Amino acid sequence: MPTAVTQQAVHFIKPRKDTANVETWSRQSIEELFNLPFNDLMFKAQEIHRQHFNPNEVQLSTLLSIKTGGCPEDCGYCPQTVHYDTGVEASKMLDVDEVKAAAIESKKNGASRFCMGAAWREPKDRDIEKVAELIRTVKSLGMEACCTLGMLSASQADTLKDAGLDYYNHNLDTAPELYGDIISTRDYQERLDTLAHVRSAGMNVCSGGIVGMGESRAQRAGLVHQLANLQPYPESVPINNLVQVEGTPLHGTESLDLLEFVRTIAVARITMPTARVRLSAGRQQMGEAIQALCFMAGANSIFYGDKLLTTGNPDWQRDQALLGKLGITTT
Ligand code: SAM
Ligand code: DTB
Ligand code: SF4
Repeated sequence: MPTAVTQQAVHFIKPRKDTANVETWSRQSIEELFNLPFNDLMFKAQEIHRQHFNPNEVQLSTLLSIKTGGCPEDCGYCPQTVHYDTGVEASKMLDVDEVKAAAIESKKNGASRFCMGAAWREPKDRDIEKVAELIRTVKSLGMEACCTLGMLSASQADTLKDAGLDYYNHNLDTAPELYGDIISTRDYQERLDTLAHVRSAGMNVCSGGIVGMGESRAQRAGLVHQLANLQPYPESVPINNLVQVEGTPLHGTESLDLLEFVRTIAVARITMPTARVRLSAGRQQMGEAIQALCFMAGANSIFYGDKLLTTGNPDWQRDQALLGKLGITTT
């Protein structure tokens, strides 16, 4: 009987407890979650979501690219690298007034967090001083501040924390075994080291990845496995669907079945129960029904505003209309 098999499968999927009494997940148990019948997976994700969050509330973060293009890294998905011809021009860092104006606008439209991204492999110490001023400006407006600036040293992380930075975003991007096919200029361990510096400095960790890069379901499970076993797991987990940009090596990759994207959100929710799971890049290509399924699966944050870093995002009026239709309030 299909029902009995299903119940048995759900029953077997339990987090392991390690000696420090911290829940950890085997990769196999995460793959088993991915392999559940869709309705069982959604039910489980919703149960967990409702234990920890108001299921009808979504957090809004606005992104601003404070330093665009000209990046020396070779990330195969990214329009901002110098390695591929994508038409994105390198530009100088924005000044304080430009950033302040954008933050004021985003707050007026309802965002609670302002995220500043830079196309750097790693910031120089003098860049960190400039970013610290931007952070203080954002904080003075009464918003949460987040940055994504590439790899950080321990002392750079401390400086950002001292300036008031609430979250640092640095993604693991994909499963360890696929990573080297996508990026050659820095390795997985360097990403983990940056997350450790962010954690030690006392900031909230924002880390997730990208799906739709031609990975297998087992490799999507591999990404979640890495994230869910960080101790502690990130407070914020952005799940991006690859935005295919002409000129990048990943342009032309077979698109991911979007129900598989919804599954990834659900598995992230189950394995990282108290994290904000962010339905991130790729919403413009997604349609309302898939986004609604993502919220049902436990996504409770979005990037809000008509631009991500260099690519498009639904404009805020469209998002407000969708959230209104779903009876979702925002924070
Ligand atoms: N340069 C810094 C770094 O790589 O950490 C910060 C900015 S970088 C653009 C931030 C993240 O955006 C990447 O780690 C990746 O996960 C995501 N990203 C970049 N291009 C993307 C694309 N085309 N589609 C989806 N996500 C993308
Ligand atoms: C994240 O995980 N996604 C955002 C944010 N963190 C920095 C970036 C998405 C970038 C999409 C491609 C672009 O707009 O350039
Ligand atoms: Fe540079 Fe970040 Fe793009 Fe990689 S993802 S090329 S590090 S801007």
